[in-house]
This record gives sequence, structure tokens and C-alpha cells, in this order.
Amino acid sequence: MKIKRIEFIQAELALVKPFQTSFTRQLKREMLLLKVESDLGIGWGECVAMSAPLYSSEYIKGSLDVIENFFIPKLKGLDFDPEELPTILLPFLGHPMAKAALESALLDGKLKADSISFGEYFGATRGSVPCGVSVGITPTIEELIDEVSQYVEAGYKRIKLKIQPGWDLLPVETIRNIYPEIPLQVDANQAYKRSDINHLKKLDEYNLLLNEQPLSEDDLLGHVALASASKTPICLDESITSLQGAIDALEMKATSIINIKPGRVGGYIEAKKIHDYCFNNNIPVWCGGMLESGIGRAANVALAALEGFTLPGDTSASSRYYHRDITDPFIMKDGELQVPQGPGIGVNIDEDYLDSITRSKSEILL
Ligand code: SMG
Ligand code: MG
Repeated sequence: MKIKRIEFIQAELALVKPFQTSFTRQLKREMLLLKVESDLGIGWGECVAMSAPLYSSEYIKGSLDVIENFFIPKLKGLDFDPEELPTILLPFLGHPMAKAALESALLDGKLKADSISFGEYFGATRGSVPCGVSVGITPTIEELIDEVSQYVEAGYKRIKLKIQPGWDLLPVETIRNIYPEIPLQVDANQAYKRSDINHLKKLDEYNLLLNEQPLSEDDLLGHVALASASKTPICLDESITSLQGAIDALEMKATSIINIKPGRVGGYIEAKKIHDYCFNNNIPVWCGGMLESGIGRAANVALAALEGFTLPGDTSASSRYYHRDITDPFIMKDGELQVPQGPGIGVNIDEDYLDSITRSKSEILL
């Protein structure tokens, strides 16, 4: 394929309720979308970077800059297949979310031209995927109970509680007492230190599925120490940025479960490689989320339909995030989302609505 034009759309979607984690409190999702026109047609991609470098070092303006000033000049005049993109962009270090956004837009364009869905392309084995939900830190325990109970009643099959020092044992114990059987897990987004290992071990009381990224992303040995001291499995998120990193972390026993987020590992192609490795080695994986709009969600749901995704992902219904999405909404039925069947990402984009929430736009002609 040859790229002819790229449109960069920066838009904002208000969240239905604030989402608080150990590193930020978000009231809206600010996002960068790519609309790529090639000789094969149009493809859409969503960059999952946030507006500030708080989850990882990437942020929207940096992603936009690296795509415009480094990735696009490299691709100018080139006739290539989207599957070659990771190799073409290999000289540029880092910026996995920017790479993933471009890769998914190119894949969408190509797969649409070939009338193949993302699910078929990845080798999905399911028509629908079970939904988990990620629950933010709330001002009070009462509000947490209220929020979790709404999700449980709606049919979510797994609850993830965001935790941080000072908001851990009590919220977990409270929810576990109310729902003795529900699959429950926690995510600290790196908020703890090695010196907290004895404290984190107390989570073993609550029969958790996993403890996600408790320590700093570069503290693999800290995770090894915590994993060997506790019964609750460790699941790395931020630490895993490539297949090799996943293999290393698994071999050194820093983690026994992997949260696969395509944006964090440089794209869906690398994400599928991590899935394949884990599937062949009996390592459970699940699909993470970055509060995506329907564009990113569509591709994530297709990925989560692969055989090795044995745990429910942070692939929630559109209504968990937004009153109105920019695509056909993902509606949960019996705790599951349908994998889109149409070509490419398989969802329609409401460009008029997108225009109404767009804050800035730019384009490059190649
Ligand atoms: O998309 O449902 C979602 C959010 C899931 O908790 C979630 N994501 O560390 O796993 C994580 C966080 C990162 C994004 S927080 C803004
Ligand atoms: Mg996480």
C-alpha cells in the first residue's frame, strides 16, 4: 500500500463519571485519531496515549509529533504492507502507542480492501468476549459499593479495583465480603515500593485473580520478590513493552499473567505475538484497556476473541465510558460484547458527531 494522506484528529469525549487511578483523575478522554487514506482506501486508528505522560512516557502531542516528523517521512513514496510497518519503524526507539495507532489504521485500510475483519485476520475463535470492568478509586467506600453493584447488576463478569497506598485492603475486603464469588482483581499502576511487599501480601486473604502492576515498571526484581512472597498471582501491565520483555519477565518469574495492550507493545502484530507465545506456554492473558472510543475498542474486542485470552478483559461496554460513542456502540449482552464481523475494525464511525467533539485537526499529504 501507498499512503496518500493522513488526517490527525484530536477530540474529547466526556466520561460518564470521573475515573481516578493512583496517577490521575480523568473527567474526559482526550484522544488522537488517525484517518489514513491510501491507494487501498481509508483506514482509522486510535492512539491510546493520554494528554499527559502519566500512565507511561507517551502523551498525545508527542505521539503526533513522532508520527508527523519521523514515521511519515520514512513512509513517503514507499509501497509496503502494514505487516512490514514494525520492521520499517524499528530504527525509531520507543513510542509504541504512536506506532500502534498508525499500524491499526493501515491494517484497517488494508483489511477493508480485502473484506476481512480484524477478528478473522487475527484468527479469533470466539464470536463474543466476556467483559470485565475497571473501577476507579472513589471518594468514599459507599460510592465504591454503589458503583460496583451497578456493574455487577449489569452483568460484568469480573471486577478490577484500582488501588493505591491508603486505598487497598478496606475497599478490597468490602467488595469481597459483598460478593464472595465474583472474580476480583486489583491494579495499582506502579503505586507501591519494594518496602510495601509485606503490606501487599495481606491481599492474599481476598482470593484475588491477580495483582496488576503493583511496583514501578522497571522494577522487575521487585516483582519477582513480591511474586515469590505472595499467593496472589502478579500480572504485569506497564512493564511489558514487547514480546522479548514478556518472555524475560515470565522466565524470571516477575509475572505469571500478562495484560496485553496493543498500544503499550507497539501494535496488534506484536500483541498477537505475545498472545501466541503465552498460549503455547499456558500463560493466561487478557486484553487491557485505555478508555478507548469505539475505534480502538473494536480492534481490542477482536484481539480478545483469540483462544489464549482466557481471562475477561478491560473491554467494557461503550456505556461504561461514554453517553455517546463515535462509533456504533458496544452493547453488553449476558456479560459479553460481540466481536464486530464487518471488514477491518467493523464499526461505522459517526463523523458528524466526531466533528462536533473535535478540538483540532491537521493533515499531511504524501
Ligand atoms: O479501558 O476500561 C478501560 C480502562 C482500564 O484500568 C484501565 N486501564 O492500567 O490498566 C490500566 C488502566 C490504564 C488507563 S487509566 C486512564
Ligand atoms: Mg493496568
